[in-house]
Amino acid sequence: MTLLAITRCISPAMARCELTHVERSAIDLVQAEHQHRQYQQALRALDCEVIELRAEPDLPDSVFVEDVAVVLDEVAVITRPGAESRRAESASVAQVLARYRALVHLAAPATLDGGDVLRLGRELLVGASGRSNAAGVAQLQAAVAGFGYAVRQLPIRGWLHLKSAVTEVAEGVLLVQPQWIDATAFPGFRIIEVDPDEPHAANALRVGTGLIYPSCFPRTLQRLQAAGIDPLLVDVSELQKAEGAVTCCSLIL
Ligand code: CIR
Repeated sequence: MTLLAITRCISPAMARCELTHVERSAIDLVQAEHQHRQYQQALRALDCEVIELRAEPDLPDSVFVEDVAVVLDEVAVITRPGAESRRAESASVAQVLARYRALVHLAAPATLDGGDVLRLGRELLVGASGRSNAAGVAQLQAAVAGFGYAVRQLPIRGWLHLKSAVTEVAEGVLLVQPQWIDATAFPGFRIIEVDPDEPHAANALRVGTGLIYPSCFPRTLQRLQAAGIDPLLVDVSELQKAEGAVTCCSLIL
C-alpha cells in the first residue's frame, strides 16, 4: 500500500530557528535543501507519495511538520506547538490533512509537539517535555479515547522531545537513549540502546516496514544491523543544527 508523506520545503529563515539544547551554528541552506531532497527521495524509495508544502519565509522551523499534528488512522489531531514562534505552522498542514482525516484542534492553554508523541499500537506515549503540557495531554486523550487509544505521559530528561529519546525501529523493537528515558517504561518491547558515544542516535523514522536513519551514527547502526534491521541512511547534518532529525520532517499517513 502506498503511504503518503507530508513534508515542507526548508524555510529561508531557518537560521532563526528555535534552539533549546544546541549552540547556534551557521546552517548552509543550500546543503540543507539538498539533504531535505535526499530525505524525500528516501521516503519515495520506501513507497511513499511525497506531498511537498511550499516553503514558509517567515516560519523558521516549519520544515519540522511532525510537531504540528498527530496523525492516526481514524483522526488527525492538530497540535498547539509549545514554542510560540511555531504556532502559525499548523494552519497549512491542517488544510492538507483535512483531505484525508477528520481533524481535532487542540486549544489554549494546551501545548503539545508531535515530536513528543510516540504511537505504540493502541497506546500514545507523550513526553512531559518543555513543549507539551498537562492540558495538551488531556486534550489529546479526549480526542483519541473514543477510538480506543490510551494516552500515557512519560517523564523525559535531557533533550527536546520524547522521540529524541525513543523510537520504534521494527515491530516490538525500540531504539532507546537510556540517559534521557527509563527503558523499563516499555515492558514487552525488545530494547536496543544507542551507543554511548552517539547520544543523539535514538531518532529513527519507521515507514511501513522500512526505516530511515541518520548516516552519522555508525556504532548504533551496527547495533541495528546486528538485530537484523537494515535502515536507509540519510545525511541530516544541517537539520541537526536546528535540533531536527528524521522523524520531524514528515507526517506519514
Ligand atoms: C524546535 O526547536 O522546535 C525546532 N528547532 C526543532 C524541532 C524538531 N522537531 C522534532 O524533532 N520533532
